[in-house]
Amino acid sequence: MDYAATGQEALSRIEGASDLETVEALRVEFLGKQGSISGLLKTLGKLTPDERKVEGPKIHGLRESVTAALAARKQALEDAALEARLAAETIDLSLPAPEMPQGSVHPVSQVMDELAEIFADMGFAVATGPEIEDDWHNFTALNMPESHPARAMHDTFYFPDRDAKDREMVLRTHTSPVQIRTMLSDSAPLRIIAPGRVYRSDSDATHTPMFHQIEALVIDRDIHLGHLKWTLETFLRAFFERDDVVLRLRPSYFPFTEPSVEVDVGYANEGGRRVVGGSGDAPGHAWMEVLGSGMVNRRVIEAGGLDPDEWQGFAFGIGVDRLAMLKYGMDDLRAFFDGDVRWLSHYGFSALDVPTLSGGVGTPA
Ligand code: 2NL
Repeated sequence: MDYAATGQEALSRIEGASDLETVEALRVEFLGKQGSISGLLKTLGKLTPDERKVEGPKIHGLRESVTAALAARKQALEDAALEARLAAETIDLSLPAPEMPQGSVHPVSQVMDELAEIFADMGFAVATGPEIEDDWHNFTALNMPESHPARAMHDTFYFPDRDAKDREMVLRTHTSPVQIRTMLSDSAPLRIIAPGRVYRSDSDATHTPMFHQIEALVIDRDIHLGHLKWTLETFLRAFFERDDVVLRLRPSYFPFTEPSVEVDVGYANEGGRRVVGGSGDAPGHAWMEVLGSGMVNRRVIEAGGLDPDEWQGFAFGIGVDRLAMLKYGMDDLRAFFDGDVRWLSHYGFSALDVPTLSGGVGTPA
């Protein structure tokens, strides 16, 4: 048989196919299971060996030329499509890149990072602990007996149930219990800061039921008030990024320290904004309380498993939210925890601007 006419017709139809769908339809028509060339191949089985020798190569030749033509047409159509796309599409490299939505670091996180950086430079490690505490670690160990007024229901959040050891459970009211835990686990000497969330049953313009605190604890031999004063002065000068920060130490009372010292910094009132620096007694200046501190009460050293005749220490506690307000000029504490994106993008910090002592501990975004 002569398949030249069949071949001619197939090749010219393939050549005329103007899109990839038509090429695929032709492949099915010729080479598919029910295809015409597939049909011819099946007829070979019915021939005698001699006939097959003659017809076989012709049919296989036909199949090969149709297969090759289909592949060539497909490639040509794909090439043409790519050429058309390249000709039509242009990239304007001068266009601004699309803006990516970017979050920001909350001022409280920023100030926490600044404080950790400053204290790390003075050799303090960061200690953490649970926010749900038992009343021994939160109160008793800190020389606050059952009768202490701060243990009252109206100041402290109590859990309705006791723990497995039948202890009363509270939301920690300060991070001091972390320091008790660290004294018990790591012993002395010790130089730590304990940053974190703390909780008190208090809510008005200047108090939120949850706020942030950093406490510092140094335990060593022969530690005295001079070490405390130097540490506070060095820390506050680094934090406010001013060498003229002046401290005023006033006698005070805390159950966990003896003696206890309240610390004020001098500031100037510049157009309603408080600018830290200079003596509070200078003209146009005043004093502002920033933290409480003292020498660790010997009962607290004992509760931490240490001998108070061998080990002494100092400690202090600072409100981080208030410190952030003071440094970065916010005037409403409640806005800190509203989660308003406009407030966050205004007061937030770039995640890439990591506080360092050399690069400046706090650069507003
Ligand atoms: C304040 C006062 C203070 C402490 C916290 C402390 C911790 C241990 C032992 C002794 Cl483990 N003291 N912490 C000491 C004095 C003051 O905080 O007004 N904070 C905002």
